[in-house]
Amino acid sequence: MLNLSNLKLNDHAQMNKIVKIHIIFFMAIISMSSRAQVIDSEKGNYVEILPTDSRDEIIRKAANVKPDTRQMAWQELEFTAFICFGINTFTDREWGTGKENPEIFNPIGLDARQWCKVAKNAGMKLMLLTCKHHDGFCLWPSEYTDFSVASSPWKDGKGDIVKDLADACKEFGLKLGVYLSPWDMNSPIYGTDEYNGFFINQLTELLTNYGPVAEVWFDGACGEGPNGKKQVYDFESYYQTIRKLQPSAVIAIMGPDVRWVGTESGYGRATEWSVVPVGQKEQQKIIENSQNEIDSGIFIPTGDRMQKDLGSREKIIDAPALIWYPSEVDVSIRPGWYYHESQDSQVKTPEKLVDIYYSSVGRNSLLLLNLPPDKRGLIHENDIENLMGMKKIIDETFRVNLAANSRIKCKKSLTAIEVESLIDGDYNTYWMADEVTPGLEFALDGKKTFDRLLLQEKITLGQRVERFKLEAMINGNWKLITEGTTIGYKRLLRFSEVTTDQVRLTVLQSRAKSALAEFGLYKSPDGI
Ligand code: FUL
Repeated sequence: MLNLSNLKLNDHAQMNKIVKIHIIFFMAIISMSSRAQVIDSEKGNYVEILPTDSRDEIIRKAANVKPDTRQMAWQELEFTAFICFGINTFTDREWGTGKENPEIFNPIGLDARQWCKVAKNAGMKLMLLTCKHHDGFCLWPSEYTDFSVASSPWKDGKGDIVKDLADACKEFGLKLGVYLSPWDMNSPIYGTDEYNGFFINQLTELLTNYGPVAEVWFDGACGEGPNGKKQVYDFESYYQTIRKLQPSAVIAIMGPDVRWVGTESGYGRATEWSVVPVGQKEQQKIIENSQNEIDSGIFIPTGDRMQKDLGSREKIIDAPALIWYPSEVDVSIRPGWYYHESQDSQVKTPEKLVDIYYSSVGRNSLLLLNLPPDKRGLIHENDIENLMGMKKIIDETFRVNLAANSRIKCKKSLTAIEVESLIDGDYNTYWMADEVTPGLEFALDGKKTFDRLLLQEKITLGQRVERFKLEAMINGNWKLITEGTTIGYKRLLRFSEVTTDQVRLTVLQSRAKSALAEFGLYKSPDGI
């Protein structure tokens, strides 16, 4: 450090030198702290918008928001299973009361291996279990309440469904997710500060006793407890507990990592941005949009509360900050979330499930499909049949990429990363044009007939494409086949059969140079 006391104040030259050194020193500190600010306000999956940012700067920032590691791992799961099971299965209700007698819970044929086998065969990658629904009944023997499987006749009160499922997941190579309803109609301390501690204790049991957990799901549905009180949830502490105990788990819905698409119909948005204004995370809004029916226990679907567009230029321009907050589409294979014998003939058909697949996985979302076990504790035969019907159609469609052996022509490309990456079937390799709106011509390996387009952006670099089109050469002219807006992790488009040996993909608008990972043309069986 400079010692100012040794200064001869009349020594102007020396004084000037010292002042200069000080100025440089302070400027270095200022520039270091403003750099720290930039780093702080641009943390990968979060970016602050400053009042001084121009429109172009905001778009540049949006184009560079990226998923974090856990969000990326979750996105790649694509298709996951929801297992809504509990006391409601035995009361034939959708919502319980918290006053049920545990004696009624006896799924004598329960086989979590069957659930996993079905899911695995269907191509699902994760099992999300309602460990505790709004009624408060726990599917594991929680130390903190008697309202659980431990008080039921099932396995003489010695069973643990979370353990059965965790073991089966390991055996079948599936990930485990836990749904723990913050709302608890049974807990006498619900509506008090103490409840937050109780909830964290239950969360801790689930996150320490069953091995790795990949997703924690907090429902937005939230009502009164047994004493008529509403709870003020200490979500921050819940999140800290999860980050500490299972750092790779995403926290979904009432959480910071995964966004509820806003409908329980299985249909996501045609324009689906994973980069949205930070306000989308506001819990009060999520609660208001969730299922709110309280008394009858009869299923009243949430309905469609989703707005058409969350992340277009118009939506992000006034946001205080932008976040990576990807969409999850949850839907049940039956009308209800829980099993009801009366709905055995209303299982969604394979065709309907395929339509849902295109409208969720095919729209930059993850599909969480509910397969509610019945009173035996098994996924019903009708559900398995239709699910496998869906799988057969999807498999047949996407078996062969008809563009795989194309010769690709583009004006320019980055030499380091080849354009062939687009058709190598490997999501990790990508092609980035050196212009924002590139066009690519694919000379197919002979004449091909197709009716499906697959596009994937390499989202670890950000989601950028805003508009694209596909054309085919028909009788010597380029003819528009299909067009779309966002791509994101995966975009699937359906159109009527086309036969050609040449197609052209054009990015019409993009927030920055886009990194395209995959391009595919496919033929569905019978246009389904
Ligand atoms: C809703 C709940 O109220 C339903 O019972 C179900 O759990 C569904 C997944 O979320 O908000």
